[in-house]
Amino acid sequence: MPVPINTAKVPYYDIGILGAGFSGISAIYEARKRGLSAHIFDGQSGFGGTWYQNRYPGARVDSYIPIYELSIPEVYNSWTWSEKYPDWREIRKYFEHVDKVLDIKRDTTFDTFITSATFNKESGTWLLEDKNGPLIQCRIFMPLVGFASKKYEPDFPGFDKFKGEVIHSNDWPEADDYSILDNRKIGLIGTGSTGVQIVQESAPRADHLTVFQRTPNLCLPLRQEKTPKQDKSNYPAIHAERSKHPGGFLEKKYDINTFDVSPEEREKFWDSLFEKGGFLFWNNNYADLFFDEKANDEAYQYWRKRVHQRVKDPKVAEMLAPKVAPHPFGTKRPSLERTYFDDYNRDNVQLVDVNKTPIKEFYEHGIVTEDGVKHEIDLLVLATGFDACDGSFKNFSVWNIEGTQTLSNEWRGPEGCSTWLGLAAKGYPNMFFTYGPQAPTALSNGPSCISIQMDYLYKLLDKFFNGNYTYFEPDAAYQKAYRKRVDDYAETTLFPRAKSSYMGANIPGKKVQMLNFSEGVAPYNELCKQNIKADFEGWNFV
Ligand code: NA7
Repeated sequence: MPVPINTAKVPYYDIGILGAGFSGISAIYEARKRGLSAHIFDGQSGFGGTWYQNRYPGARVDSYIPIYELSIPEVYNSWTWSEKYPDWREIRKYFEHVDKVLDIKRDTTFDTFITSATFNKESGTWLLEDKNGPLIQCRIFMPLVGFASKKYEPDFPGFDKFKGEVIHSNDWPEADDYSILDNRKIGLIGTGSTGVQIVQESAPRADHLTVFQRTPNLCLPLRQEKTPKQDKSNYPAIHAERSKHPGGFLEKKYDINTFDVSPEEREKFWDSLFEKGGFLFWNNNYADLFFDEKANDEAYQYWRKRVHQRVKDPKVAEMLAPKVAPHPFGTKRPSLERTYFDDYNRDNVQLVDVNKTPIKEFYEHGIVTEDGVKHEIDLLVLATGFDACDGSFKNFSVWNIEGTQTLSNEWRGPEGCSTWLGLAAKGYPNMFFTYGPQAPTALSNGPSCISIQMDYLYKLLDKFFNGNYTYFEPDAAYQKAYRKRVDDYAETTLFPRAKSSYMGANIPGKKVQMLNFSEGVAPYNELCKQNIKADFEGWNFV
């Protein structure tokens, strides 16, 4: 229970924001347009959010330019990307550019992490505090912390016996130029997109690299391009187009089913998707990919064939791309790779299947697997992912209106996570988040999802600030119905068949439920638009 504080001397803002990434910057931009005062706090020392934090070797975005950028003309008109899929260094520079153009810094405090937020229902204000005490009070609180800010480190038997260096991908040393990988005996646990990217950087540099794989990554080819086409006059149309497609990209949804065409035609179509690269084989495949097991397996078998063509040792190829799919194709976000499968043809790279030979324990110099083999390691990299979506709220305490419960504790309860429109939760008035639970989030890409949500949110805030209200919050019945819609739709798809972070199933003990709006970006956008037309039904204003 929070202790009441005399707030007379605490500075006031209309909007208090936690997080200086795409969401935080968009929120400030929209606030300024309306003459609202707003301030960002971020625990890190620069802009970029996840792109400031994730600086591990190979960290690169999987969504292409010009999709993956802010739709703010003064920013994009004065910036040119050097790659279609930029890496973290270029994205950090981009954020520095954003600040130069918009002067976000004047409304930002770095190295300050909000630890607690408490609501006063008489004044309708939030009090935001860090470890040293009160920071600001504000009418609206926006914890804009993204879907991947709570890292996950599994409990391994005898972990403390290990005397080598250990780095979680999320904590990569700031100053490293990747030379940390040179001539090391590296052990890598985790083969999500982070693990795949780290393999590609480590394999050519390491003395030896041992990759401990639990689930094969059904990677697709990245097909990088230098200086992609950036016709700025088309940007408004391109950015508007994002919200009409399932994943927030540009390509049209294919409306033919897998078995509507001949095997030859299918093969030709899939060849073309592979050649173009990126997420096409995931997002723009046949219409029944996520709904029909047989169709899905047909796509998987094509994918498997492509991997086997690249990996020389058939046993290793079988571990990377087994005959029986580990989960329906695309029900975990595929990673985009350049050399990942070729890297397993190198003599210094070894793949260990921890399902067949689980990690038994750690010893001083490495890992012992159940078959008794000692894997010597001097640098252990944990690419074990995140407590995604709702997990990001575990890093701080947002107290409910009565001060009796925190949001993350509520979401950890038997009911799990529940939101209205993936933007807010009942009991936490005047508080909004974007790119979090029950929005298209991890099934789309940051800028596409956030622009829809910010547009909606500020129209909603216009109603609040123009009315004579103290606070507002979701209506319980609407929130319940939305949660049901998210759950029910997921049940019509193959997504629940994977033990994925989409479903919260990657974290032991976490409730398994669909944490994303799996209908996709376009239906989500429609829902937001309808709600605006209906004068924001589902929100109770007090
Ligand atoms: P992910 O995609 O959650 O990947 C985490 C990986 O770590 C995945 O391969 C896991 O295997 C593996 N893992 C987790 N715990 C263990 C244990 N105990 N033993 C062995 N392996 C384990 O996280 P990333 O950081 O790669 O990517 C996060 C998101 O950021 C991603 O969706 C992108 O959109 C951006 P599993 O698959 O669970 O069997």
